[in-house]
Amino acid sequence: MTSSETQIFKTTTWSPGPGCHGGCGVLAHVKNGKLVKIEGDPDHPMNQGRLCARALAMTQYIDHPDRLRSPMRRTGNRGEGKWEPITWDAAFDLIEEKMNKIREEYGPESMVFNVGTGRDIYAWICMLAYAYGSPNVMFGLTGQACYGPRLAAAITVQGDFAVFDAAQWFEDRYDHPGYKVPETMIIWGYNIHATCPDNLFGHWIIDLMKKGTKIICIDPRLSWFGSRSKYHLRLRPGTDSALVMGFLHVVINQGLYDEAFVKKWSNAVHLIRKDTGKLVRESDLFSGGSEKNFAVWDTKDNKPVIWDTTLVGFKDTPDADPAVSGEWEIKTADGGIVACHTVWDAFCARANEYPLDKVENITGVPAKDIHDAAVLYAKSKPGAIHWGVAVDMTPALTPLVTGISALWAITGNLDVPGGNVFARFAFDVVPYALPGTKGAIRLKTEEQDKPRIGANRYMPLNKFYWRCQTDMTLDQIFTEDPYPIKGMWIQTAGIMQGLGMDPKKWRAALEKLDFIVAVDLFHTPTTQYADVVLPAGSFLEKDSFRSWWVPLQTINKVVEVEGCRPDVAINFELARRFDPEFKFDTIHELYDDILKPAGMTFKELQAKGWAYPPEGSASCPYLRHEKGLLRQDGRPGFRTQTGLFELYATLREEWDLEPMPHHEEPPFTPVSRPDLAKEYPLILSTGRRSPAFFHTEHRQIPWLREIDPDPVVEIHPTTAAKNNISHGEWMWIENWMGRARYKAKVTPVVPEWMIMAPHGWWFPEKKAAEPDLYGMWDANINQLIPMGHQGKDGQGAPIKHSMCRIYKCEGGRS
Ligand SMILES: Nc1nc2c(c(=O)[nH]1)N[C@H]1C(S)=C(S)[C@@H](COP(=O)(O)OP(=O)(O)OC[C@H]3O[C@@H](n4cnc5c(=O)[nH]c(N)nc54)[C@H](O)[C@@H]3O)O[C@H]1N2
Ligand SMILES: Nc1nc2c(c(=O)[nH]1)N[C@H]1C(S)=C(S)[C@@H](COP(=O)(O)OP(=O)(O)OC[C@H]3O[C@@H](n4cnc5c(=O)[nH]c(N)nc54)[C@H](O)[C@@H]3O)O[C@H]1N2
Ligand code: SF4
Ligand SMILES: [Mo]
Repeated sequence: MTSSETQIFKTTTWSPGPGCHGGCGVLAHVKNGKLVKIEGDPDHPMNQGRLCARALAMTQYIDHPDRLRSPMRRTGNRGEGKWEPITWDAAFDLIEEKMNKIREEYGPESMVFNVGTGRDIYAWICMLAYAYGSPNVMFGLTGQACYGPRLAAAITVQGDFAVFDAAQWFEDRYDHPGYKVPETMIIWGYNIHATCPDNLFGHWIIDLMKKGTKIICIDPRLSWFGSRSKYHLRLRPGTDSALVMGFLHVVINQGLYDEAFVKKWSNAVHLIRKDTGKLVRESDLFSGGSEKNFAVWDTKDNKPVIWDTTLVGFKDTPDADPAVSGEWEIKTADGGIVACHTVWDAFCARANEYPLDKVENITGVPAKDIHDAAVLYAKSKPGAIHWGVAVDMTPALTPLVTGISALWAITGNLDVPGGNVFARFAFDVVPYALPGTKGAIRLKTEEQDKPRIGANRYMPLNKFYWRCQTDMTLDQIFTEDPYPIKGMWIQTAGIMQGLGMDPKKWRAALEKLDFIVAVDLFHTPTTQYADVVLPAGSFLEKDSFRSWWVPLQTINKVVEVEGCRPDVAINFELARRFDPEFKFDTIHELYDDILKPAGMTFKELQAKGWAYPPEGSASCPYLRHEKGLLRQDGRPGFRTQTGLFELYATLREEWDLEPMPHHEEPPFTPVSRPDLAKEYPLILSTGRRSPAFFHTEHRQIPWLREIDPDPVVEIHPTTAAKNNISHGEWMWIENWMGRARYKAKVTPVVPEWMIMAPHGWWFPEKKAAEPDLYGMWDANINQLIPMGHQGKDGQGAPIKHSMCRIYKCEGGRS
């Protein structure tokens, strides 16, 4: 690696450095062991040479003087900013001793493993937690309100997650035979040109637009794509679920749905009892069996019908092809006769609760625009939808996600070219600990999972999201009920400066703990609360791989930064210390084990660079539900308990949660809290990402900070004038919880009734010690957002719609 000639290495970005969800291919130019230049790999099928500013600035990141280069031990009080360097051995010994003590005295569950957006480190955090014996891996965001909830909700009704199709499954991309360009694409609460999240890229949508795709943008703010859209539906934040009900209303009432799909592949023809409002199940039915002792009677045609009694629906037989609508009677086990209707009728009745004038009233979007946009999408064959994190950042996210999923399903856009396509891990290589994971990283026994916080209270969390519930965990640190929490492992998580809402509460929680380890590349406001801080390496300093979703590709070590270690090496060393039965001796052995389903070793994959799953495999589209590629039993259908796309979510009924989509007003809006609106008249939206930063990162990288030097809040010209605030002036944003200081950017991209404040601000150039804490208390917008408002299924939270007032900061910012 150390050559005086410039050598060019191919690798994949993921995590530390750019921030990365995406996995762009890059060419790293290295001379004398140092990174001298980085550029996009033109041969890489995902980014085709394109790269974000953060990756391009890696030359300023990798040897940055602020990078931690040795483990540090705190010598003063928490938050006092006093540290001494210690050796890696001393750090590991200290961590082992302290964490063993917690495990012996209080049990392994008393240690919480806190992760942020996680990236490739997520798997290794689970590995460490599970080797230690704790089920409490926590994504430290209130209501875990990013991505996971969307996945859980979509999987509940369709068995898999689905994403928009930009031919990313194929190495030849758009040239692939059988691929179709979507005629229309809905960009729903998504700032994707700047964020490229979740392994999807804004430039893909630009590619599609060049090929003719029309855009519908659903966003209160005029985003880059919004300004280039056919319809920009500027809704009031938090009312997306009403809007999707309006879309469904149009699609159903204008007959724009795909009847064949609805009949054959959804649970539309299952029955719902009118007396209880619940699904008819086999146990409800009279079991006499003869025609006279009918189980189900078609009241329209006056004859008995044959039913599949699994979760009562029509048998897939040639003579059983009823209409999706109808009135029926069942003879119940106790001999009574009960009237029923179909799931489809119940679903249509639900949509009919949302006529467009009502939806206009709730959302603020003109009824005509809703109508026209819905018709455009429904008539597009194919049409695609993709959603961003705004969808998770509301407490009633499941009724919203299931509504959007129903929209793409009933319009015939699911699992088809150019529509919404199931995303599966390439070759079924699953590094994460997920439900059903068979790989190396999982809890050893079910018993170990029992104390997982929130898993008994929230079934969606229990079944689909193997983490503890964040808001409950924070509370439990204070209450110690039902057991005390004594330690926290923090890795890839900026709890104080961006990940945690109500950071004062988090600070009090951290102060209460006996032992905290933080693993990061830099000191941050969060690390100031740790006992030990370990210096991690960037993506250029490690061997790793990624399978989220396709292709399967390696990350290749190209440089070394003295004193730092890759996260995986840190966690591997400690996992071996905590678990005498830990079964791997080297990290490459661990990788080989996880990569087994691909039939390749790590070295073999590394030699290829990347690999695409072959057609006909479960991780390659299309129409996998017809081909029997989705279900474990190999039968056609979806991976749900009915094998069908569930317009009525059977699991949610079992969990006493609302099984069909609907609108719920979030907790802090002018509609739900008119009392607060008198004092806090503006809607506070947060978190619109800057292309220069990844959340709380990069404020110390000169090129990036130059792009975006200050915390800037977007405010409409009329609102600014009303409050006597001019462009470029400092202003306070305030509500009942606290305040934060931002610079005004006066712009019509936001509506008059809303301001938009990005999150994650701190100032690495300021003092570390409290009360400064790198200036974080001045500009942290999360001080205005509460914890503890997760949705009914333990997920989602009101992050993108709070309330505030504003006023000029008379002294500017000293
Ligand atoms: N540059 C950069 N890229 C990133 C990140 C980063 O910090 N910086 N973070 C990464 C992470 S972890 C994530 S989760 C993703 C997120 O990526 P995105 O999902 O694109 O998230 P945001 O930038 O918050 O943009 C959300 C959009 O939703 C709109 N919005 C706000 N409230 C509502 C609402 O109630 N309804 C609707 N329909 N729209 C609303 C906002 O105006 C904004 O345009 O980005 C990832 N990529
Ligand atoms: N108000 C508001 N707050 C938000 C949001 C919002 O929209 N509005 N968005 C939320 C969302 S969606 C998310 S995902 C969270 C993100 O929250 P975080 O994931 O906590 O944010 P980051 O700043 O990306 O990362 C935190 C720390 O991890 C370090 N780090 C990065 N990569 C690695 C790595 O690979 N290894 C190690 N050891 N350290 C690493 C960084 O240096 C940084 O100090 O923020 C949330 N906060
Ligand atoms: S665009 Fe995303 S995936 Fe690509 S280098 Fe930048 S952060 Fe990483
Ligand atoms: Mo996120």
